[in-house]
Amino acid sequence: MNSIQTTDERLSFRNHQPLLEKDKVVLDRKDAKLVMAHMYVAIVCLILGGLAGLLQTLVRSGTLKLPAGIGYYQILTVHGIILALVLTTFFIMGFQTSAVARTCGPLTALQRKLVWIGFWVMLIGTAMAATMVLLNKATVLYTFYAPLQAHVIFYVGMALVVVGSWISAAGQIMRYAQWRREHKGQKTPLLSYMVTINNVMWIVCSLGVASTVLFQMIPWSLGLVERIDVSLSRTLFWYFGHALVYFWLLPAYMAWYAIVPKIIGATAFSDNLARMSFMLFLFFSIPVGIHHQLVEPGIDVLWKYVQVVLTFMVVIPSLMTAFSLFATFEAYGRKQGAKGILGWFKNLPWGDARFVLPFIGMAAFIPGGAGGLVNASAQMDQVVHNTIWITGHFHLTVATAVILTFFGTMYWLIPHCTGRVMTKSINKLALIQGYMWALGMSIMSGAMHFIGLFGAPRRSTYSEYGGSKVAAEWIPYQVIQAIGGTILFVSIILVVIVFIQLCFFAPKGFEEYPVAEAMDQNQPTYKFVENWKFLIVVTIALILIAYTIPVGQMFIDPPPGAKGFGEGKVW
Ligand code: HAS
Ligand code: CU
Repeated sequence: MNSIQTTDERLSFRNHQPLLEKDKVVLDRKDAKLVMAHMYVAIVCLILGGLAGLLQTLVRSGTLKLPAGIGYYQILTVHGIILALVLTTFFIMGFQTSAVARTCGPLTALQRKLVWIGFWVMLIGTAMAATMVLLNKATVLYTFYAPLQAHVIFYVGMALVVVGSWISAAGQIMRYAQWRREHKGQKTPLLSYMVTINNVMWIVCSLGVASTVLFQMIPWSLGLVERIDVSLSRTLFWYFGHALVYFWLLPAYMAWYAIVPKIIGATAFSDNLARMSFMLFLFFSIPVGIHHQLVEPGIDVLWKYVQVVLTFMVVIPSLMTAFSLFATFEAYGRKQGAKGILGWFKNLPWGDARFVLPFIGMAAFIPGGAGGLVNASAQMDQVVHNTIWITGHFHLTVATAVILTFFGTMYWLIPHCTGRVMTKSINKLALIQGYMWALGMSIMSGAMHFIGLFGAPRRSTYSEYGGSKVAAEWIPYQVIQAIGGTILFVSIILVVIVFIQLCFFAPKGFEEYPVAEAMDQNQPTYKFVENWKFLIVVTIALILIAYTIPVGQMFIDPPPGAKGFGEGKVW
């Protein structure tokens, strides 16, 4: 095999620049194998979860009746769990492992073993949970809110997925810590720092879901206790749940800050700013979960207010990210001779799927983030809460901004790991895939946002409202959603074709693992950004401020302010 082959000719479709010696780093074969194991699971999840999604839009629009007694909520559970929880976690753990291995060097045998153990524990947990969902013994949706109850094996399975991810995260963090020990006083590689922030955030937040599963759900589903406190279980879930959405987002941000600039042949705007924004994500991602509970009784309005304020704090690092990306693109465009405010737009490499997919993701995140601001504004949330607007919101964020970035990342990560290269024709297919996603999602999510404003509920089917006049008015929008959903499903089939090509059929060669340098690459970072004692103390302090009293109040009977919706101090 001709490994570092002359890629220039083959990659001319990409505006390819000759590789520098330092860009020719190849992942250790053993690490590449480990990364690929995660990718295979992710693609299987995509097929199953995507199919469930297609069926849902068809059922909602009244076009399809599910056969063999399969329920709507059963496939909705499959869709949510397999895509939002399982696909994301496997992709993220695989990608993050690759990022530390690429920037810090190959994993040691112990670190690699930990990531493998994490992988298997997650896979066993997934199989247990999936079996129960398929047997219709865990039709509880991805949020598994009580009083919906699942078989105990489902909860144990989900707990294993979380525990597995902790073991994997430990392996990745150890690689970062080892680099720090070996390079005392030096600035750590940006990607490894980002991976560590995301892992620490993940470990701290998942303690919430682990405790509701362990101390509430499992004893309850075993019949050891007759009832559990629903308010408390929802609060513990959302203590985890908002950070969960950032656990999905941050790997996409890693690609936007530290990889996409290299793909377009530019220098990233700022290493320091990227670290600052990740630090803020660690601080503010967790103490904001109550913004998912703004209409729930039993939580005092003051604490809802505090968490809404903190939610607006967590918007700041996203605005910093948007600023940083615009600055990177603009600086690059001007260097190429672009003029005017938006002249840079034309100079971007529109023929390169590794760039175009994440870019569509960024563009989708502008309306996606704006929708988030609407949700977080408590009064406006009264209008959109539990409507299909929310479904529209998270299909722009996680199911476009994040997932298109993940696909765009797979399109170089997989050939890098399998020792193959992207060809002109596969790249073209990948571009079509990205544009189809943009089209399908604009249609589906647009219709969801629109009809949500008129009160169409999320998580409900037409048959439940069958015959009512108002439900009949929603039907055309459900049909539009189904059209969008069908286009998305075709796009998923293209992802699978591209994936298989890159795994098994693309020509052998060297595909770069792009890592950008920043304009302030050689300047030191602010010391506190990597002072882990400081980071963890601030994180925990903010959590205690935001949660101690509202959770404490749940143990007082009757809870203060729990007089009922709209009365007293409760929204
Ligand atoms: Fe959200 C509900 C608030 C971001 C996911 N969210 C959800 C649910 C999910 C989800 C899954 O406050 C449903 C949960 C359930 O099942 O009940 N969300 C926010 C806020 C933000 C936000 C304030 N959400 C996300 C992200 C997600 C996600 C990210 C997944 C990855 N969300 C809420 C609230 C609810 C909620 C309430 C509960 C609602 C209810 O009633 O139940 C913000 O963090 C967003 C900040 C983002 C921005 C955008 C920055 C833009 C960037 C792109 C730059 C583009 C460039 C390209 C450079 C301010 C970085 C140039 C392009 C050109 C075209 C020129
Ligand atoms: Cu949230």
